[in-house]
Amino acid sequence: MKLSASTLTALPASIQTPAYKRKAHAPGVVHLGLGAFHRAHQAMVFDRLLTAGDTRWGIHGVGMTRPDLVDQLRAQDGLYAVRVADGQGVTWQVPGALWRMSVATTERDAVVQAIAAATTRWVTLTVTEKGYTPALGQLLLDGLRLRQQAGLPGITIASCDNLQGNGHKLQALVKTAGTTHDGELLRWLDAQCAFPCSMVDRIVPAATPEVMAAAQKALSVQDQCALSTEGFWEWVIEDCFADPTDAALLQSSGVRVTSDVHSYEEAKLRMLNGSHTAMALMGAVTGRPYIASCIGVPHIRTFVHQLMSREVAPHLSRTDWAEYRDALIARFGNPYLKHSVHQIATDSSQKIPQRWPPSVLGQIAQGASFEHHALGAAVFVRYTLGVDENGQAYALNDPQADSLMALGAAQRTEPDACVRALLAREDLWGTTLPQNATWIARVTHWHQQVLQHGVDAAFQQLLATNT
Ligand code: CS2
Repeated sequence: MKLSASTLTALPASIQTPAYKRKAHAPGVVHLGLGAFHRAHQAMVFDRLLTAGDTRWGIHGVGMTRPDLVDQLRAQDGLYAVRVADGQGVTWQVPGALWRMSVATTERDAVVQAIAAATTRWVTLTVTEKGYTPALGQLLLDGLRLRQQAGLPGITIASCDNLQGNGHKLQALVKTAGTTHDGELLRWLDAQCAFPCSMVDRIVPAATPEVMAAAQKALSVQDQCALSTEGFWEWVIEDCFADPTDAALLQSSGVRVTSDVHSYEEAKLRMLNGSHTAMALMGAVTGRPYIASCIGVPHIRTFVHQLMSREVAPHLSRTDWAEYRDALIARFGNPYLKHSVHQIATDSSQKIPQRWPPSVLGQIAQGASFEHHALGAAVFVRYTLGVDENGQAYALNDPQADSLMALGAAQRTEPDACVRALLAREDLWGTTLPQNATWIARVTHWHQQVLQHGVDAAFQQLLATNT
C-alpha cells in the first residue's frame, strides 16, 4: 500500500496528519521548486496555517527540474511523511498543504495560469542559486501580466533561496524580463506586488532509501517521497507584503516578520552555509560522507568553531553570534541527518560567492587573518580534481563543472599556476579578492600543504599554528 489520500486514515495514531479538509479550495500559494527543503519547511508552516482554519494556504507546487518527483507526488496525492528527529526526540508528520502539482518545463502554461489565478495570493521560490535565470523572470512576468490585464490585485512574491538580498534580486530579474511595451505592467508591479527578502533555515537532506525504509516502518505504507529533517526551523521575512494583514498571520505560526532581514541573512549565509561548504569540500576530498561525520572529528570541529568565531563573526551585524555558532555546531552533529557532503558541494561555484568572500574581505579590511577561509579555498581547488584522497573518483555536479575541472586538472603538474587560475575567477570570488596578493599567497601555501601532506594534516597544522 502506498501513502495517498485514501490510505491517510489507516496510518498509526501517533503520526500527525492533516486535521483539515484538503483541496476544498483553490490553492492560494504557487511555490516554484518542489525539492526536499520546501516540503519540510514552508509547506509545514502553511500546513499549520491550514490547521488553524485559514483555507488560503494550500500550495500549487511546481517542479522546476524533476518531473519524476512530480509524478511520484501526484501518485501520492501530494502527501509525504516528514521525520523530525534530533536530540529532543523523533516524530513523524504528514503535512497536507501540497494540493496541486505542475512541471515547469512541460506544463509552463499551467504555471502561468496558476500565478494569474484570482485565488493566488503568494508565490514562493526555492529554485536554488543557479535558478535565477532570465527564463524564471519571464515565467513570473507572464503570470503577473495576466493578473494585471484581468484587473486582479498584486501578490507577494517571496524568494527563499540562499542569496543575500534575495527579494531585491528576484524583483530586478522580473523587471528585466519586461520590454519597452511593458511600462504600465512594471508600474503596476511596483505599486501592487511585494518582493520581501527572506531567510529560511532548516537542514533537510535530499531523500534517501534509508529514510524511505524508515517511513515504511513508521507508517506501514510505502512513501517514495519521505523526508528527514531536524526540529529546528526558522523563517525570517521582511515586513513587506501585498496584503499587510499576512504579517500577523505568519507571526502566529512562528515566522519572524521584521524590517531587518539582512542581519539574519548574512549570519546564516556566512556561518551556517559557509561552514557547510567548507566541511562539504573537506569531506568530499577526505572521503567522509556526511556533515555529521565531519563535525564529529575534533580537528574539523575546532576548525569550524574558529572559522565562525574569528573570521565570520567580526563582520556580522547579528550580536548573538556565539549562541548561534554553538547551536549550529550541535545541529551539524545531528545523527539522524545523513546530510551528504556531495549534496552540499553541488553547485559550489554558485554558493561560494555568498558564503566566503564577504568574510575574507572583512578580515582584509581589518588587517586580520583569513587562514581558515584560505585553507577552505585550497581544499576547493583540490576538490576540482574529482578524485578523493583514497583514489575514489566523484563527479562535480556544478554548472561550472567543465571549466572548474579543466582548470583544476593542472594542479597535478603546475599546482601554483592552477591555484592562481582558479582564484582569478571573478564569478566565484568577486572583483577584489582576485587582485589580493596575500590572499593568493595564503591559498597557494595551504594548497601546497594539502597536496603534500593531505587535508587532515593541513587542518591540524592550521590549528597548531593558529592558537
Ligand atoms: C546547504 C543548505 O546544500 C547546501 O548548500 O548549505 O541547503 C543548508 O542545509 C540550508 O540552507 C539550511 O537551512
